[in-house]
Order: sequence, then C-alpha cells, then structure tokens
Amino acid sequence: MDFKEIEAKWQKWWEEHPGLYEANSNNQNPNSKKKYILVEFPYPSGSGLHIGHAFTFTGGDVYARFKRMQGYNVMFPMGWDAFGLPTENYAIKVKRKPQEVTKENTEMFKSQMKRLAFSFDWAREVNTTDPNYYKWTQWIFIKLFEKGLAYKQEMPINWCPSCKIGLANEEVLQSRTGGGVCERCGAEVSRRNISQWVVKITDYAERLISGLEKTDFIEKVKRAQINWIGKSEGARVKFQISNDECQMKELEVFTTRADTLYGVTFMVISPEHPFVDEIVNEDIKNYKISIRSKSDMERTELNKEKMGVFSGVYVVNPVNGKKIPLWVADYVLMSYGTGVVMGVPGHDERDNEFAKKYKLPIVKVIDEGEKMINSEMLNGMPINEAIVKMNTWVEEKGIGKKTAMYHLRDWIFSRQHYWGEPIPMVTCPVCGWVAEKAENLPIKLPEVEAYEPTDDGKSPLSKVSDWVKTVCPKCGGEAKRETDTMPNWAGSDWYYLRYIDAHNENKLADFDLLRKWLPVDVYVGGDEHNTLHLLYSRFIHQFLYDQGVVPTPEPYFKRMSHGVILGADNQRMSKSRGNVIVPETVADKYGVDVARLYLMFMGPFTGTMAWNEKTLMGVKRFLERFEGTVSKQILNIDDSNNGAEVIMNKAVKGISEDLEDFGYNTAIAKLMKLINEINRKGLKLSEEQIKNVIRLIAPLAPYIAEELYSRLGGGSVHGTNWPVVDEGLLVAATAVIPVAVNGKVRDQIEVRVGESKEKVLELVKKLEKIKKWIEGKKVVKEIYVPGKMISMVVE
Ligand code: ANZ
Ligand code: ZN
Repeated sequence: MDFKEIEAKWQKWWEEHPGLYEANSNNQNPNSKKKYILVEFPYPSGSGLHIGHAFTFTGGDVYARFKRMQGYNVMFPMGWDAFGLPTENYAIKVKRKPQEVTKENTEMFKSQMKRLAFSFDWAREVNTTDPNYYKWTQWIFIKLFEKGLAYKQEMPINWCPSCKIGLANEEVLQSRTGGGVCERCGAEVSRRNISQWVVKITDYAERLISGLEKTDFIEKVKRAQINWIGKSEGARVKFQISNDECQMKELEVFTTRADTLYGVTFMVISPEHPFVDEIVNEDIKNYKISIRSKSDMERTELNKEKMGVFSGVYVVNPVNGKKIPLWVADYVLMSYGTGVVMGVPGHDERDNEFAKKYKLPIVKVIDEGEKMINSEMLNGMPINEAIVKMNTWVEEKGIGKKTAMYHLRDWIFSRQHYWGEPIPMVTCPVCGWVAEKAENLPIKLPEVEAYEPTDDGKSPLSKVSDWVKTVCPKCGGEAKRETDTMPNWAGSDWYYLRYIDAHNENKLADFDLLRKWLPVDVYVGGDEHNTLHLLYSRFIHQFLYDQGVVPTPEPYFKRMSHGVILGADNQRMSKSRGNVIVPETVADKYGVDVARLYLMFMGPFTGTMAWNEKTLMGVKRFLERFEGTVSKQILNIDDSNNGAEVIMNKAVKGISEDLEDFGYNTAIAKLMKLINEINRKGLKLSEEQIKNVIRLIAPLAPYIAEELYSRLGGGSVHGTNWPVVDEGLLVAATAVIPVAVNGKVRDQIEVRVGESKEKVLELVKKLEKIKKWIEGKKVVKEIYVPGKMISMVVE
C-alpha cells in the first residue's frame, strides 16, 4: 500500500468533513457526555514540530479518537503560545517582523500537525498574539489590578545581562558554583533594582494547596505544587528592642521552632529590613554595598560563608529576659517571613556557623534523646510537644501568634521586551497608575523599528513616543502608557477557557458554555510545567472563579504527565549532539501511521525512552502484517461464527482498558497478539469482526484504518462506534452441555458461550439422538441455562 497516496487521500477527505473531529458536531452527538481533552499548546518556533511534540500530541490524539468512538462529545483543541523571546530574537537577527515570522511558523506547525493526523478541532484555534485573544489577557490583568492583586513595586530583581530581561525566581536556575543563571541563555544572573508589575499569587497560596483535593492530578504533580508553595507552620514572636533611641520598639521573627526560644543567643536581621535604615552605621552601609549583586540562592546556601555586621542594637529574649545582640546578615532574606530570625546556634546550622565565626554564645536546648533541656518550663519534653506548648505560650502572653508562611513569592509580571502583551496600564501625573478602559482594549502592540531591549532596562516600546503618549482614562489629562509587556505565562494562563468559546467578541467566554465544558477532563503536559504554568493557570482560574467569570473552582480535573524521548545515544536530543530526529523524516520514510504507532510503542507514555531503530522496524513490519491480515479477511468474509469471539473480546477488553490509562505500548502489544493469533489459528472473521479489528487500531494508525475500512463501505471508521466487550465471551468459546428430554439426559452438545437460546434449540433439534425422542410429539417446555444445560418437556 502506498502510504503517501492514502495519506494525501484521507487528509483531503478529513479536511472536507471537519464535522468528524469538531466538538458538538453531528458526528459526535452534542447531547452525549462531554470530554474535554487538552494538550499543552506549543510555542511555534522556526524549526517546526519536534519529536517531543509529535509524541505528546499523538498521545492526546489517540485518547481523543478513542473517546469519540466511545460516543463522547469530545473537544480536542489546538492553538499557539506565540509570544516570546525566541521569535523576537529571530526577528532581530533576520530583520523581520515577529508578527510575520509567527504567522509563517504557525502555518508550518499546522500543516505538520494535519499530516500527522492529529484530530484537532481547528474551528477553535487560538493564538496568544492575536489582538482578539490578548484583549482578554489584558482584561484579566485589569481585573487583577482592580482587586488589588497587581501592584507596581521597585525591587531588586534577578537580571539577565545577556537577555537584558528581568527574571522571576523560577526562571533562575542554580549553577554548579551555586550562583544563579538564566534559564534561557545560561548567563550569570545579577541583581538590579527596577520598578515592576507584581501579581499577588501569594494571596492564593492556601487555596492553591487545598484546591488540589478537588483534582485527580497524579501524586507527583500534587507534590511538586505543594513543595513549590512551601507552606511552613510556625509562629511570629516579638522581641523588645532595648536601646531607647530607636523609633521602632520591637522586632518580630518568624520561627518554625518556638521550642528553641531558650537557646536564642542573638538575632539576625535582613540588610533590606526597614529597621536597618534607622541605624546610622558605616559598617552596615559598606556591608549593604558588598552584597548588592548576590542572588537569594547564593545568600541562603548552606555551604557559603556567612558574613554579617553587628548593628549596635540589643533586643530582649521574651522567655528569659536576656539581652542579646542584633546582627545584620544577608543569609536572612527580606522576602521571607518577617525578614528577622532568632539565632539558635545550638540547633540551626546556619546560625551555628555564624555564631562560630563571630564568637557568639552557643546554648544547647535539646539533648541527644531529642528532649528539651536548659529550657525551664519545657525541660524533659519531646520537641513536638515543646513547639505546641511555646506556640500557645507566646499567644497567651500576647507576644506572638501562630502563623503559616509560604515560600511562594509574588509573581513578577513585567518583562522589558517587545514581543509580549502590552500591560494595559497608564500612569498619570495626577491619578497615578490607572487601568485602561475596557472599551479601549485591546491595547495593540505597535509596530516598531527596532526590537532590541535597551541597556537601561526599558522595553523598546518606550521609544515609540506617539504610542506611549496617551490620555488618562480617569481625568483625561496627558498621561503615559506602561511600556513593559507581560511574561510568557500570561497568554497560557487561560487559553483552555478561550477554546470553549474562541470567537466571542463580548466576553472572555460564555458562562453557559464554560459550564458545559469545564473542568478540562484530562490535561496532557510536561513535568517542566508542573509548578510554573500549572500553578499560574490554577491561580488565574481561582481568581476568575471569585469574580464569577468561570463556574468551576479548578480548571483541570486530571493531569497526565507525558514522557521524554531521548536520542539513540540515550542523551537529550540536541543539535550540538547531532542526535536529533525530526518527525517529518520518519513520516517521509515509513509513513505517518508507522511513526505514530512507533512513538506510542517505544515505552510507557509517561516514561523516558531512547530512540531505537530496531523497534521502529518491528513496528513497521507489524503494520504490514496487520494490513495483510485484514486485507485477506476482507476478501474471505465468513459470517458463520467460527470461534474467534473469545480472542476478539479479550482484545477489545484489554485494549480499551489500556487506552483509558494511556497504556499505549501495552495496547499495541495486544493488537500484535491479536493479529498473530488470527493468523496462527487460521481464523476466519465475520464482517463485524473485521470492522472491529480495524476500529481497534484506528486511534493509533488513523490512515491505514480509514483505508481498510473504506473497502467495507460505510463512511469513516473514526465516526463509528468503539467495539463493546461481551463479558460472557471472555473465557471460553464453547461449552459442552447436557441435553435432557423429560428429565433424562439423552445427549450432549457443544455450543458457543453466549449463543442465543433460539440458535441452541435449533441445533439441538437436529441431533440424531434427540430427534427420536421428540419426533411427532408436542414440545411444551424448553429451558436453556446458558453454558449449563438444555431441558425439554414433550407430550
Ligand atoms: C529558629 C530556628 C531554630 C529555626 C532551629 C530553624 C531551626 P522554613 O522551614 O523554610 O519555613 N527563617 C525565618 N525567616 C527567615 C528569613 N527571612 N531568611 C532566612 N531564614 C529565615 O524555615 C523557617 C526557619 O527559617 C525559621 O525557624 C527561621 O529559623 C528561619 F533549630 O527559627 B528558625
Ligand atoms: Zn489622571
């Protein structure tokens, strides 16, 4: 069979029958149960679909096709997450508009996807760079601003000097030497103070944890999110300042270990704490200068030398009234807890190093047996009990409060780059920051001459003076637009909502439609998005839920992690290693069906697998065998029930269960077994059985299935019903059962399990030994206990 020919033929046919894959189409019965299947939409780069895309999308596609055949009303959409640095950098290099480049790239991606037979519902295509789309991304930002969840703040941020961009903490990776490096380019990250838009995701920290209970995410993903949010239960405790001249009268620490209060011998304050500005001290000034370029990671790392300066101030330990010195040191961060730490050098590693270096007293308050010592009222208690006791004690004394802290930081939402959504804010000399009016949205990204970010850390938009100049939406006076753009995550936060109502001009999406389709039933994506994209979009969804914009508290029900495909050398595919395999090449050589089937057969869908040419050849041979077997059967259709039922039913059951769990490799193994058994036993299949064999492979190898099915007539195989398991036909094909006449067993007969009563009786009446007992008599009663016995009463 010429795969190129059949691919072209069916691609054209599918194109002409879009209803086959569109949600709510006649083919899918809009009234049947919905199934919203989502795969992470790609960034359309200039190099086209890579093997990871092909793998993931095939996985989603098999599931979508399977669910459609099972009779669900399936929505399986696709779109483009098209803002971002690579396109911008490419545009700069080749001196072309990012808009044009994006258009070309998405067209290339789309045609590649169509060739790979991904059954996306193209009527719902979205593109994050389309003004009709980002209008709503901007609208969401304005809602956040109106609710006090977006604010502008001057802050030290991670700055990549090479990308000239501010990075969120999660975009900074730890280098081997302990410093931070840019996630994208690997350059050493420095610190810089800039005024940035920040979104208060921390307000949702608790709900982002508790909301997980409403989802069916795999445990690994839940863990990743919970760890990322980093909830710590502890207490805030106040320490009085003993120097009279200080304006501030007390300093508050956050501790998870109130049990160690008797072991506190000093206190450490973050250099950025406002209290430090009250202290006039040359040493502190110089110290602050010396740490300016350090990242949070460097500052808090355990194996880095801890440095600090004495502030000249003393505080009082509330449990024993002892005066202890206050030190300024950068291992305490302003961004966590209260920015002040009680030093417990007897039991905290960093405090211990610090105390040794500066010769501060070290007091042990816990013994080898994990019991409290040197702690008056706590002595003899186990640690956990002591923590509870002290947390309560500080509350009773009015000097502390039980609190939970979260390591999650607010989300830095500004990027100083061109190719992103303009932040729809205006700064007015009279009114301050004002949101753009809803009716003025979208604030379109203007075309510019130069896309390069500037060294002063401002976006190139800042140079488009007639765009920057605007009027204040509040007072009408002259004002200026924000020139920062949104981070990449902004467009992908809510795209699954837009698919539901992709062309709505008045709303982000119609509420009733959202109610019909949400939550997403299965979301297939990569582990690299478990904390960032998945957490950001859950936060935005929860926020929109609070505003009454969406009907469900959570966006996604199930999260499915897809695996990773390595090169044949077991290494990550990369140009420099020369081990990259492109889906197109495989499809050109062996056909799309072989490529898809192989990708799904390589290993478990969630696994990490190396490319293997031998397995690929094995899959190719299997598909040839499949085609040969089915073609032969079509020429010799045999409806006379020949005992293939059990084999067929077992295959249907096993394959259905596997597909339900994304167990594609084992489903394919079962298909292979089925074909082998049919051939080995020389089985002859009925027309319906042949159709079912084709249906079983249809989600995996859609072209060949369509071609074979067409020889039996009757439309697309992808629009037919998935075979149903006959539970009664799973064990044995036939049973030998006794036949009784008037209570006496006269013969026995082999019948197919599951055979109808009529058929069995018809066969029984043909038996010679039975004939003579019933001939000429009147049959008054016929009993058939399936698989057990037949009993007739005659007169
Ligand atoms: C006394 C103590 C004794 C502490 C001990 C720990 C162990 P997690 O679990 O990550 O929440 N801490 C509080 N704020 C800090 C800041 N801004 N920068 C650096 N360290 C800070 O950590 C909570 C603990 O980290 C707190 O409990 C505090 O030290 C420190 F044996 O208090 B602990
Ligand atoms: Zn104004």
